[in-house]
Amino acid sequence: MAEVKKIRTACRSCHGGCGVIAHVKDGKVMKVEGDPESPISHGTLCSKGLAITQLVYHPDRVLYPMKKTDKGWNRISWDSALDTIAEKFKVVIERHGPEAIVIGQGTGRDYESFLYRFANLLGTPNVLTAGHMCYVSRVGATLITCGNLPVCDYEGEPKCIVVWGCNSLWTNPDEYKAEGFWRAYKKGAKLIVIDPRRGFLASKADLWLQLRPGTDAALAMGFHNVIIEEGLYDTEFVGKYIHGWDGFVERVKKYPPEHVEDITWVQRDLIREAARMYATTSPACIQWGVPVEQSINCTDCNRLLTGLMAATGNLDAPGGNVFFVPPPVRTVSEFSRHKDLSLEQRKKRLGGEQYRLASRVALISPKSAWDSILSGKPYQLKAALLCGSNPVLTRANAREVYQALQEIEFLTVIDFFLTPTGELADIFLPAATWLEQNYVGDFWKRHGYVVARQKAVEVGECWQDHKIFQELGKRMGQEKYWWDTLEQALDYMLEPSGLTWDEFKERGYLKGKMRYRKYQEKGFSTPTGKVELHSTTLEKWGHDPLPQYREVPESPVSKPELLGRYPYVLNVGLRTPTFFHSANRMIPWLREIRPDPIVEIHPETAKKHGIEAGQWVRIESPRGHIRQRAKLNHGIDPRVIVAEHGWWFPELKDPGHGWDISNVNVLTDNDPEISDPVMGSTNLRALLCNISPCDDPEEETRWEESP
Ligand SMILES: Nc1nc2c(c(=O)[nH]1)N[C@H]1C(S)=C(S)[C@@H](COP(=O)(O)OP(=O)(O)OC[C@H]3O[C@@H](n4cnc5c(=O)[nH]c(N)nc54)[C@H](O)[C@@H]3O)O[C@H]1N2
Ligand SMILES: Nc1nc2c(c(=O)[nH]1)N[C@H]1C(S)=C(S)[C@@H](COP(=O)(O)OP(=O)(O)OC[C@H]3O[C@@H](n4cnc5c(=O)[nH]c(N)nc54)[C@H](O)[C@@H]3O)O[C@H]1N2
Ligand code: SF4
Ligand SMILES: [Mo]
Repeated sequence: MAEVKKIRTACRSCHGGCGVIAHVKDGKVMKVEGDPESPISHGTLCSKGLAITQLVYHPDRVLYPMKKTDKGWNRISWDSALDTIAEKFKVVIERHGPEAIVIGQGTGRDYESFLYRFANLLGTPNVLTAGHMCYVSRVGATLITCGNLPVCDYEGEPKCIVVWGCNSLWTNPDEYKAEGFWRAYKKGAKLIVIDPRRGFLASKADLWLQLRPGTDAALAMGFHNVIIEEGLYDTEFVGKYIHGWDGFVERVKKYPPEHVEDITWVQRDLIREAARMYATTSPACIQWGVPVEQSINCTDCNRLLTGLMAATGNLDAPGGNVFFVPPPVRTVSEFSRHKDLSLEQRKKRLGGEQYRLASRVALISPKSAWDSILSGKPYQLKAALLCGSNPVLTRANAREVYQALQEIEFLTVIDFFLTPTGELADIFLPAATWLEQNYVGDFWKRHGYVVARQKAVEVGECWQDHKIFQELGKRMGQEKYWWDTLEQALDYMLEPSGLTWDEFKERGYLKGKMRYRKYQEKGFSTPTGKVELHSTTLEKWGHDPLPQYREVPESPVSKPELLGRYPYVLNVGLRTPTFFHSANRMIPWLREIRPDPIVEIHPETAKKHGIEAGQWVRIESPRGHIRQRAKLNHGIDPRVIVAEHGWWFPELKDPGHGWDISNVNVLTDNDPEISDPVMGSTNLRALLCNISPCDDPEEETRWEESP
């Protein structure tokens, strides 16, 4: 009987990091289990991680490169696929310049450093990610405010945790594995939850602030107002380390709790109580989530939350929000070779003049890309390479996205499956999953660790994304910047630690040596060396240097004229534990848990419309309509409807795979006028809608009957 080998590695079915032991027999992964020795997950794994074998060996997974022909998809060799892409790219560069090629990815997936290295060496400033409204926007806003991203220090034992629009037990976002949060909570930390929906955490909270979706910046102003009025701030820190305090205090006076109650729907006394609890319990940390970023107030809200950490003396303090010291490996910026992109090329970045902060963190807003493709202005993108992204499902104004990707001259998609986006490609390249790759995992994160992701098996002709960029790079004249093997690239990444890849994978992980309150020696990495509540950077760019609350662009307040037709606030993008955005709908174990898209409606509201639990519901916004199945929930405001994102139906065999049936981004808007002014962040969480029972039975069952 063949022996079972146990290979220690790290999951990446979400942003990744959990330690895994893969059981391999006859070159096949039989199962995975949690690694009790992982410093990040201590043996825990979620449903997505545990279901990885069903993804790796899924019958629909694409196992070799393919080219689209008039008769459909044709299998081709890697050489032929990469040569075709390289030839096309060379023609585009010769005729239109490298800026006419857009390189894109979705959320953080641990290959961005390779993607950026390729794009920078190619000479294109146009890198399209989800960063304009997710995480990188937080990094950008904190960069200009306090020089780095402050992360909750759960090991430092916070006594109070403010969970601000985050559901980490389901999402494990970015550097936060919920396990650390849960340990800190179980040790007795007070819990404040700011969330429009009463989920598990809200039900556990000492204080739950049920705010109107999209109004977080106003609530943060309310917190500051109470803290300043009641003198609860850290006077020494404020005096020594905050730039622009007096002007900030004046601005905050405009937001007394009474006014903030009107904006946010949160009772004034509850705002006071929560602000006091946060400011007077030490240490305290704020666990922020992505909804605060997916709004017109993205940058200002991030700055305000940073301001709360600073004003209360919790910045870089044990148990507060800290700047973790990275392990001794090469920096993301160095590996990505950002300095190789010339100033001349940087200036050509689409939307760069408008979205200065997005440009500072080297990305474009998707809308700039679609506009360029569809209108040719300011110049036209001719080719795109999208790696690990399904923008037809995940970017605002999905119909426009679909049209743009249909029209672009040449599209390459790298994925595991032919998604609705993949189906639009000219060339499809099959990616290797995390079980099929060697990598220095968590390289981009700011939690102080890197973890060894070690290859357990090889499947079909799939290549790990890093290798694809390396080999395509060599074909684009970048030979001297890449390595013969991927492991040599990993040796280079690890060089400052004195370890080779082979040594690192034996060790399993590296941790930076933590030091707190580093600002006492060297200040903050901002132009003034202080925490800039008055931002000299925004001022230089001609923007308001102080944070403000802008009303949600499509809301009962800003668009009362729409209320007759669209009387509800639609809160879109609720994550579920089993799916990762648009992924995993084809995985039997996971789809069985959640077979249909769910829209949550308050029972009173449902009754008004004659909607019953489990019934299909038509959801309509000024931009279109979709349908999802009703779940009645007392834990949301009767004026709010909560819908899931990312839904398509792999079981529908037409090339669209039902991308517009239940996709909430058919309903969202990407108008630049209503995006964050410096980051281009889109309002993905709050818009207006109406609901009605789905009364067309044929439509209702369209996908249920398909083979
Ligand atoms: N309305 C609304 N829209 C949203 C959101 C919301 O809250 N509301 N959230 C937004 C957020 S925060 C984000 S980050 C974006 C995410 O947007 P995307 O990243 O575009 O979304 P996904 O569906 O995760 O990714 C797409 C594809 O990557 C593939 N994939 C997974 N791992 C790999 C890999 O290792 N290599 C390769 N090559 N492919 C891989 C999957 O099979 C999947 O098809 O969505 C956004 N969209
Ligand atoms: N299972 C799973 N995990 C994921 C993902 C996934 O798709 N599925 N996506 C990954 C990605 S890319 C990201 S960015 C992270 C995001 O993960 P989180 O930051 O945890 O974000 P969400 O789960 O979108 O929302 C968190 C909470 O905010 C609440 N909320 C909604 N709107 C608002 C609002 O306007 N204000 C406030 N204060 N709260 C609001 C929601 O009800 C929810 O309870 O998750 C990552 N992890
Ligand atoms: S939380 Fe993320 S890294 Fe951990 S097991 Fe789940 S999918 Fe994998
Ligand atoms: Mo995200």
